[in-house]
Amino acid sequence: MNPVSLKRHGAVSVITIDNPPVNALSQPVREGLIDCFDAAEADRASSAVVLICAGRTFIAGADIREFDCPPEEPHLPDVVSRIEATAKPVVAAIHGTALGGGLEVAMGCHYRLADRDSTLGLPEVKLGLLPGASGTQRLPRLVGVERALEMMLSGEPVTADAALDAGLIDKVTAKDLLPEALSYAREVIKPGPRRVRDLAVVPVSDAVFATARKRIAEKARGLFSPERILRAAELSVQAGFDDGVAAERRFFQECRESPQSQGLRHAFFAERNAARVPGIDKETPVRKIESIAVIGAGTMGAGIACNCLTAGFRVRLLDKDEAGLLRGAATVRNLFEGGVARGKITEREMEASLQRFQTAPDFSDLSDVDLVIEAVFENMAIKKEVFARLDHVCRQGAILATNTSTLDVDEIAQATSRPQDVIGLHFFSPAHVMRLLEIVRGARTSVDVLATALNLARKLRKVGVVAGNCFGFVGNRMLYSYGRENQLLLLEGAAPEYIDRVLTDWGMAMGPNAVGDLAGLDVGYKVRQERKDLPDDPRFYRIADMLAELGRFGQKTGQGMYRYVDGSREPLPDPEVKTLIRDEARRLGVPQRAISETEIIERCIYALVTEGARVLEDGISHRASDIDVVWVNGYGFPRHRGGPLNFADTTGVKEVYRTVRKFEQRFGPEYWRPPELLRKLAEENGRFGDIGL
Ligand code: T1G
Repeated sequence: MNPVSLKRHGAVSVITIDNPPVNALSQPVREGLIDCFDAAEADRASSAVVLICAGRTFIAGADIREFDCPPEEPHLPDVVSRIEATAKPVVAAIHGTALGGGLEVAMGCHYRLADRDSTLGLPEVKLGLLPGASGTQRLPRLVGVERALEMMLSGEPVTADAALDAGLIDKVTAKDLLPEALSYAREVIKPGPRRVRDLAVVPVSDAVFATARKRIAEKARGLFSPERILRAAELSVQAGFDDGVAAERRFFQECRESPQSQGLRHAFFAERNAARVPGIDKETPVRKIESIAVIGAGTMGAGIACNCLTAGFRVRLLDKDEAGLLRGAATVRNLFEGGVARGKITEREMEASLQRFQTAPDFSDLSDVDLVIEAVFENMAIKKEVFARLDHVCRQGAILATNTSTLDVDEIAQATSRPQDVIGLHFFSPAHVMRLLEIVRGARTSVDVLATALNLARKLRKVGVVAGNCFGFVGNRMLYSYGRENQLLLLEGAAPEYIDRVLTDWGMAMGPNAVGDLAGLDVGYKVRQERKDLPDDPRFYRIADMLAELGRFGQKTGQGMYRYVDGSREPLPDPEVKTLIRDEARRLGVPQRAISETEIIERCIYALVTEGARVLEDGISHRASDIDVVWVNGYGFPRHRGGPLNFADTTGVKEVYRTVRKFEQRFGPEYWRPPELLRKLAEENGRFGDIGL
């Protein structure tokens, strides 16, 4: 079926795109647009044109899937030029979202009308691209260079009202869109076409570009497309429209072929695929969740409560310790006040959320809740005692979830008479900010409980990723291997600040040593103390254990791997730690040596890849891209590299395998024996990206 249709309403031709789910500008849509505009132009009875979309949104951009294939005609810039060249006035009627190529098409139209609830933006930078259909030349002509730079470098959409104020659109309506568009089209028949390309760009001082360049260096360090957006915007001032568009096209091709854009496009689809879980579809029943109880009023509990309140649920926070409960309730209020102060939410939204918030001093208050999320101390005995009490007080059909980050969900479920209602909901700190929710499926967790958890993730605006039950599930299990190599590299002579600098230059949000200090070295230490299956290796996490035993827990004690002065969060190298490491290496007989940046990256990142392969082999993850989503959204893995397994694919699995074999010979099979899956993929020239569903 042709995704683009043409119908005349009196003197107005209406061109409608109907290409679900988001009217992306696929090749058939581009071709259909050219055909319909040619037909509308040739129709003597038509004096104006309205471009509108069926379904839930206006055009949400070019079809991102097509960027992995050779470009096909008609190319989008030509479609936009064709629309603009129409001799009759063209009105874009926008609802839902007008994003990327969708906004470029709208800026190719002569007039823009938008539904009040719609949003408009150029998010290409989030895909490692830049607007590639004349958007970098049109937006500055409509909203000015500075606003255009802000919109293109952040990739964030603006509301219809803000777009109207900025001059991006001409009208906003809350009424029925098509009739409004038809009457607007009749209104502009007389003034006729008004082409954006003919508008002048208001020149700005070079300081504007210098400021933007400085911001890129700070915020988008090492990213490829932001600099090209800036250069295209400079050309919108310095060059004519066509020269600007020609340069934009060159920059677009460069970005499109860049590994960074491949990584960001991989991350885009990986997040959407994570919601597809075998055995669950639209027909799978979900349980009603309106009221949620959070057990444990510590940092995590308060963050989870804040997240659930923001999503519209009624929340009860429980803690056995009265003072702790009051502290937790105050934390929840502070989180909201922080959101108001940063302009993230309004005072009214905060008050509405806090209206639905209660503290509960006693378990008996939980008899009617739909979902309980336990966030108490990471100790099996304590968690089992809590679940036994919940089993006693909660109504049948309530879902009992644990926020454990490492412990055996099945063992926790066995403390109840209803293991089918038990599931892991592993939030990441700070819980009201981090996008990842690791959903841990127990051996007895029922399908409707799993489907309800996936639904909950969407409502909490989280990326829900399902993981099987094992120590540390997906994220923390892999973190153990990554952290192990960091600890060994410290003993072998690499300074903590050197390792952290190398990995952050490579793209990690924070280095492993700074992360350890942020999370608290006591937390990791207690988890290791509880484990019975640690390697019989005196070097294993030796430095972290020693620091914890010395009470150096990190930021919270002002000393950890680094030292922190007067409560600052800035990690400062500590000569005492250097001495401690050197002495311990000597005691353990570990020779210290100069270590290259490449070795640090390969050992830490390939440790992630090999453990990721084992996670897949063990069926803890359905697909490789789920593992990528966990690391990109939960552990600060660089999004432009797509995730650890996507990185292995872009590097070449054969190459990764060869290096892992080298490490096996050099450091021994206990840590570096290649998983069977890695060997097989290397021998068959396979890709992790093809593993799983
Ligand atoms: N291309 C292909 N598929 C897309 C798509 C797109 N642009 N946008 C969404 N989808 C699919 C998505 O994979 C999912 O599929 C379904 O639509 C619903 O999406 C030349 C270079 C519009 C805000 O970056 O931000 O234009 O999983 O689950 O939460 O200058 O989708 O169901 O099979 O996200 O309601 C610029 C990307 C492209 C916008 C809706 N545009 N999309 O969010 O639904 S580059 C974007 C979004 C470009 C030009 C350049 C969101 C949304 P499936 P969803 P949602």
